[in-house]
Amino acid sequence: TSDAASRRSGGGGGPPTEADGGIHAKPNERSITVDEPTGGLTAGLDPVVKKTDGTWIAWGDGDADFEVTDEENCVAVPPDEEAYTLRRLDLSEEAVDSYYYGFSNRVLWPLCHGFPDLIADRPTDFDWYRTVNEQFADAVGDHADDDSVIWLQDYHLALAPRMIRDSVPATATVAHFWHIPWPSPATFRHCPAGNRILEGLVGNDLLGFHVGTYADRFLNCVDRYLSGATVDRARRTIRYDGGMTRIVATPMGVDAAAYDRDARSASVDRLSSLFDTYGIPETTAIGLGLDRLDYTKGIPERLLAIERFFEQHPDWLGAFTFVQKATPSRTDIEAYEQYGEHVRSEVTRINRRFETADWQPIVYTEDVLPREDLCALYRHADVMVVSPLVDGMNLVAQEYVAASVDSDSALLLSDRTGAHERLGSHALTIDPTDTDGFAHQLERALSMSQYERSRRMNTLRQRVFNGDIESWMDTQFDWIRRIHENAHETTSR
Ligand code: ADQ
Repeated sequence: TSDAASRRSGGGGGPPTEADGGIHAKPNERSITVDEPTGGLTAGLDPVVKKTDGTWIAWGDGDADFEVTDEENCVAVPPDEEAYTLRRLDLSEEAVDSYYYGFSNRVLWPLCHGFPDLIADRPTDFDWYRTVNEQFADAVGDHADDDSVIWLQDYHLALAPRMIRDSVPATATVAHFWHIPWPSPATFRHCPAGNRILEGLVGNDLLGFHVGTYADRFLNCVDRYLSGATVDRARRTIRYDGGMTRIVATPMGVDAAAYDRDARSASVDRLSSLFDTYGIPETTAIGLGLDRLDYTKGIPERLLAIERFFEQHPDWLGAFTFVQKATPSRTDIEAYEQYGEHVRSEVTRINRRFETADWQPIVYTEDVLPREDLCALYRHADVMVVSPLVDGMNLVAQEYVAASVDSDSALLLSDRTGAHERLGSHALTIDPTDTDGFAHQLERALSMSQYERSRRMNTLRQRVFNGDIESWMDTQFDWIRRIHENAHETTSR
């Protein structure tokens, strides 16, 4: 194996204190504790980075709940294994507001998910985005040498690749994974500073997306909007400013074996106490939804479909309970706050309509659930509903499948998710906005024969296990290794 595999520097845009990303490392007298965060990117990457001896660079908001004595702001994570070094960049409140809650989540997030109407481009947000990307690039520069692999994560760091490319040796490799969708050229046209974003991203040697559709849309956008770039669609390469960027589609999976193991060890007592806490009658069939409270996740549409299901199938009243676990996220942004209010009021309305003295159709909670409870719920839910309006991949669907160790349950999956491209019709496909069709699929899942459920679930399990987080990482690093070795050969000639 190449040395590259053991010398990795990662750049992560995720904040240590936000619901959708981050590692908390807090000194507790003499020890450091690490809390697992809620959110796809960090939950997915932590096991990956643990397998390297690299440096993870991430930002913190300097809220002093941990003070790192090391002059470079570095700690070993996890403290007992020292699997990697976490270097924290402290950002001021203003920087966090403009970089993270501003350009990243008020511009790039809605843009890439196809909600251009929700873009709010405030005057200094892009300048802060550029400044923070520079800070990341400078921090990478402190750690990188001519044999380094730099692996950037997500839409918070679109400008950094070019800054890094311009400052590290030519034999270092710059790779990036974009965890959210990429929009069509017609939507990308709404991107403020769109040219700079594209120019930044083609500073990468390798740029990965979850699925081919996003990769092809990126190529189309570069072809249309970045003058001086040469796009080869068949090879998925871009030449620009003397460099070449390879675009790949490598769908991300989950740590399937860990979900399987934790679901098997989830105790019946644990489940009973969960049901007790939330007033869920043990005798009803259970549906489950688990999402960040984000306008892309299609929660109101799901609630309408559940309401329609009860209207059309009143025999299920009192016999089916839908548990919706939602995690508030990015609440500093109005669109998110309003979305949360809308979801809560819809739950109340539907519950009032159908509830009885000892049963509620929808049990809604924003409590943080320990992983043990999450796995107990995954295992025992009869049907999991994953209905985003658009989602880069969606890890919840795959976690559910991995935890469905009894193969006696069904997955309803939106056809607008990356996960649908890999799990396809073995799940029950839904169009999240077609209320009648959605309600019909829910009824179908609940009344499906045991034989069909296990047949479908067994195929889904095969796919999720074959494409787990480890195979995603292997594919990424196979590409990186090829590019890295090629760069070394070219310069030594
Ligand atoms: P997210 O939009 O955060 O991720 P998702 O892929 O579903 O969405 O991941 C959410 C993660 O958070 C899952 O691991 C889930 O278990 C966990 N989680 C959510 N709510 C929880 C709760 N209440 N309690 C405990 N855990 C909870 C982004 C992109 C996705 C892409 C991922 C990874 O938006 O499209 O799949 O990154 O690339």
